[in-house]
Amino acid sequence: MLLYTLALTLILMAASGTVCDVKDVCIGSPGIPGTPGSHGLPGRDGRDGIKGDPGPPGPMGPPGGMPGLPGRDGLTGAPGVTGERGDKGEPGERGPPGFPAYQDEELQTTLQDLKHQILQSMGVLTLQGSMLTVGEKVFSTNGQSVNFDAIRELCARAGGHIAVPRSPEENEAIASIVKKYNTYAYLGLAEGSNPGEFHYLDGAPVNYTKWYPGEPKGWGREKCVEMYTDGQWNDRNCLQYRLAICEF
Ligand code: MMA
Ligand code: CA
Repeated sequence: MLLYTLALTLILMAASGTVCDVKDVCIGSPGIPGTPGSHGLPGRDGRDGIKGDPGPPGPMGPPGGMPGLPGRDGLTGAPGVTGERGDKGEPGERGPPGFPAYQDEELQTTLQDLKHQILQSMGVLTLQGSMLTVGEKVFSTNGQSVNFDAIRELCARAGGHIAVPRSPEENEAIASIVKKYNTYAYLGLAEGSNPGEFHYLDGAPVNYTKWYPGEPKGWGREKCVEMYTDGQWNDRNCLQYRLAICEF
């Protein structure tokens, strides 16, 4: 039994590589390693990796797919024809206060224009008591007798000129007014620097005359011309009161 125990101890010591320390029992060198064992079974799957990058676009698919979505709107077309005028809208809100009237240049100009037109219309209306049309001309009087300069001013204010006949017809028209009022009238003529030479008030030389026989004979002393009730003319000073007849 003892021997058996000793033998078993030695075997166990040899298997564990223990150097033999028993003098009388000798142990051989270790054997060569055995061949490697075969592979084990595959392990379990690992956990999922992180998501990869998107891949490149795929090739175009075959024709015959579904219709695509509608495209974008086209360019704006040409304007249409003007529509009919609509109804008048409601009045808008009152605007902000404007300039004081005396500072409003446009308003002042408009007022001046209106004033001028009213005065002109009044002049025409005032003269409408006796109006005569000959061709393109209208002759008219307010029945008043004033000097030559006053007649010129009165006619200008009314938007016309002192009447002057340029034809027998016009002379007869003026003469009929002179007869009606039984008052001589000054005509729109004046003597020039050459005595006996008369011109229209715009400076043009006279080209129709109806002088009373022997006239003009004032020779520089009678620079205006009056019409007698028979329609004939006489050169006369300019300060007499004569019927104001204007032409328009
Ligand atoms: C007045 C005066 C003149 C005119 C003569 C005609 C005396 O002067 O009217 O202009 O020529 O009469 O006799
Ligand atoms: Ca005279």
